[in-house]
Amino acid sequence: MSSSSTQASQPITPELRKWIVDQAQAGHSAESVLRAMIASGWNEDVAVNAMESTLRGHLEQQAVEKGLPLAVPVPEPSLGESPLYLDAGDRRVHVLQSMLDPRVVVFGDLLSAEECEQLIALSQPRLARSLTVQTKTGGEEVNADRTSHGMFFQRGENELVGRIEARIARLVNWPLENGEGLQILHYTPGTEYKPHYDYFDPKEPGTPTILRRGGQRVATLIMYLAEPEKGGGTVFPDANLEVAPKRGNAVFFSYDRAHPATKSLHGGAPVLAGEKWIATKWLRERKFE
Ligand code: PD2
Ligand code: ZN
Repeated sequence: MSSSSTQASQPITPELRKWIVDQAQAGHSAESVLRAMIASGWNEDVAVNAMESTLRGHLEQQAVEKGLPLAVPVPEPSLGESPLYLDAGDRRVHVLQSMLDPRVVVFGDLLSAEECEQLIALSQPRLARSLTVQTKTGGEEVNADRTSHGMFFQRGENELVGRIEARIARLVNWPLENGEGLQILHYTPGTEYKPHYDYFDPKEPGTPTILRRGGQRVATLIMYLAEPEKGGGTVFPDANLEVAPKRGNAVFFSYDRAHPATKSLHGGAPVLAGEKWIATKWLRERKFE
C-alpha cells in the first residue's frame, strides 16, 4: 500500500490524538507508545507522524495556555545525521558540540585566521563604546552591563563581510537578508557583557517599533576573532555551559519565542587577561532592512 493511501485509510482522529497525549502524560516513552500503535495495526510512518504532530501540537498549546508567546521557525544547521563537518559553500565548518535545550551549536574553523584579522583591522578605526537597543524607545543607549567597544558593518558592506554573511546563511539555512549587519566587539581586561536575552522584550514599549524591521531576533551567532589569555567565555547560565572563545570558532544559539523558557540567557564572562574580539550576527524572523 502506498503511504498516501495508508494515510487515508488510517486517519489521525481526535480520539487517537487524545490517546497519544494520555500515554505521554502517564509517563510512557515515545518508543513504547509507537510500539503499541504498530502492534495494533498502525503503519509505522503514519504512527510516527501522528505522534510527532500530536505531541508538538500539545506542547505548543500548553505553552500558549501558560501565556508564552507563539513559537516561530528558527535557523537550524543540518545536523540530522550528526555530521562532523558542514559544507558552508566556500568553507568546510567543523561541528564541535550540539545541545538541544537550549539550542546551542559550537562550530570550529568557521573563519580563517586572516578573516579574523581583517575584520578586526577594518573595524578598529570605527570602534565606539557599545550601544544596546533601548527597548523603552527603540533608540540606542550606552549600557553599563556591556563594557566592550563595538561597531556595525552594513550588510554586504565589503567583499569580506559579504562572503562571511553568505557562509553563515548556508550554514544555518536562513536567508542572508534576514540578518542584521555584522557587529564587532572588543573587550579589554575587566570588561564583560552581563547575562541577557538577545530577543526584544515583548513587554517593553519600544519593541513594536523595533519589530517593524524584520520581526524578532530568532538566533545569534557569536564568532571569536581574537582569543583572550584568560576569561571571556560565552556563558549560558540556564545550561551551566561555557563556550571557550577560540579564534575562528563560533557559538550559534536559537530561541523560538521571546521567552526565558528558551533558556537562551547568555553573557560574555569578564576578560581576565588579554583581549577578546568577537563578531556577532543576529538573525531576524524576516527580511531586515
Ligand atoms: O562576547 C560574548 O561572548 C557575548 C555574550 C553575550 C556576546 C553577546 N552576548 C552578543 O553579542 O549578543
Ligand atoms: Zn547577547
